[in-house]
Amino acid sequence: MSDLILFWHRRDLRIADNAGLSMARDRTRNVVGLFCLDAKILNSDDIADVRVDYLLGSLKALRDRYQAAGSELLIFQDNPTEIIPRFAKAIGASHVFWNWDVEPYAQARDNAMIKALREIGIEVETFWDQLLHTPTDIVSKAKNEPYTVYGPFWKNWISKDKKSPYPTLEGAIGLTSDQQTIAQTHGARPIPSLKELGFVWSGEQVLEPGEIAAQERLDEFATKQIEAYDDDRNYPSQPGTSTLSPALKFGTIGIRNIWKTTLEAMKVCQSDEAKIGVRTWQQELAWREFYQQVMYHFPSLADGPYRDQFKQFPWNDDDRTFEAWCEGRTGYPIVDAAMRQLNETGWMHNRCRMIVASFLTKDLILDWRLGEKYFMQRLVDGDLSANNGGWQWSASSGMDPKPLRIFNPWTQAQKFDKSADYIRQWVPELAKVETKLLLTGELEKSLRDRLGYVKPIVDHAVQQRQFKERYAAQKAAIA
Ligand code: FAD
Ligand code: FO1
Repeated sequence: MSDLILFWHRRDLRIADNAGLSMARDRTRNVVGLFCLDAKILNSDDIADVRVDYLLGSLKALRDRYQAAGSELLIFQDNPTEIIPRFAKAIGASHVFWNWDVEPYAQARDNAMIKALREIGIEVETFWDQLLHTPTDIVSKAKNEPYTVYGPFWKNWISKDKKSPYPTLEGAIGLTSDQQTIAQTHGARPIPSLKELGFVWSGEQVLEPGEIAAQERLDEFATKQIEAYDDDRNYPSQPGTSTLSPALKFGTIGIRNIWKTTLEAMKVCQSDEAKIGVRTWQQELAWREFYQQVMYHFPSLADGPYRDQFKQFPWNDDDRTFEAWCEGRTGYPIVDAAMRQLNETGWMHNRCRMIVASFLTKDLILDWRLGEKYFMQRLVDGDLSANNGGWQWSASSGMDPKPLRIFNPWTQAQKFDKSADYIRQWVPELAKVETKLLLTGELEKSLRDRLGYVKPIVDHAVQQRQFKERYAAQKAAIA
């Protein structure tokens, strides 16, 4: 057996600041990367073309990065727990290393992989990489239990020291020509095209795939936008947020590296306002970690509501309103703009994610899981923990202590899209309509008909009353 270490990538598609990869390189120069195109994930109905496009682009970039570091990235396809142990044995690898993930599927897959590898005498080492603090690091002091509320989680999380970035892979050695042949006979293959995998995406990416592009975006955000983030992040027509979410989903950027950048940005702030900008962005990174740690400790969140009131909630069953929501034809301009942004770009501004999620659950009174799935089928950054967390927060079915959160789509638009620029950008048939009409819903029938824009499919005030009645009845029933 050689001292070859295979490093299995999944959602850590980079060679910089990668915990497990850097540990492997500390041990030996013979480090080779693996990625397995997993049929279970790619054939699931939670998949989005745009996300697979970002994944493939990032794999190409990762392959180039491995080559520059002296080694290579091998691509396999199908079931990782069958392919990887067989290949590792055949090639004579001593170890397989990887970084943990919090998702229930990842836990089951990784435990099966550990068992399969150990049975054939291959050693396994796993690391925490994608979070600044592991899910078991941050527990309540009083009860030694995981937090279910963000506020106290944040307080504890921010008080803890955070690691510096790990060194970038360099000076590695790839496979010998004999090992290359073994890899080919075990199914190593070139990175397929999107079409070969059965997906279609011809649009642009909100963030160019790969680690170099993610790093450039981070640098740009940290020098030009972070100080104004606290306010700018609220306006969907402004480029006020980082758009790093696909990079954070697929690990094309390291979280320690991001953190270090925020500390440097904080140091050069010249005003309290600027410091608040940096701090608010750090808080968003902590929301990401909060949702991942609750998913790790409470995996049943992935299957449904956390709160009892919502376990048997009498949601409407109405394909017509659901389709209108999906297609951006609800007659609520801010909702339609947001859904069209999602459908056209694979990304939606956070403020709008909250608006459309509230609209689906509280105005259309449709099960939030329909929206959760639709988001996973459309988002480039679609991530089980953040998406489920966002939807349960919006539906009021999650851990959030505020019992009922209802957004009024008109006041949201008035506050956050004051000049209706965002509405005009994404709903072009409304481009020439007076701002006031777009923000108050006072579009007359004749104008709507002329523009080909629909009448609001529900009345917000009526639906809000209905939702509250159903919620109260549900609460009483379980009391
Ligand atoms: P920035 O404002 O620049 O924030 C930086 C990073 O912090 C983000 O890239 C993201 O990794 C993290 N972050 C920010 N806000 C949140 C949050 N509320 N929860 C968790 N992490 C956060 N985010 C996803 O990454 N994937 C999802 O599938 C997802 N689904 C969502 C569904 C709903 C209903 C809601 C309300 C929010 C959802 N979010 C999701 C959170 C948030 O909307 C996105 O992370 C954010 O819009 C991404 O844009 P950005 O990178 O410019 O964020
Ligand atoms: N991870 C893989 O190891 N192989 C894949 O083919 C793969 C595809 C994929 C597509 C969309 C997406 O959102 C994530 C994807 N991932 C893939 C990463 C996935 O998030 C991790 O493997 C998780 O650990 C699964 O729970």
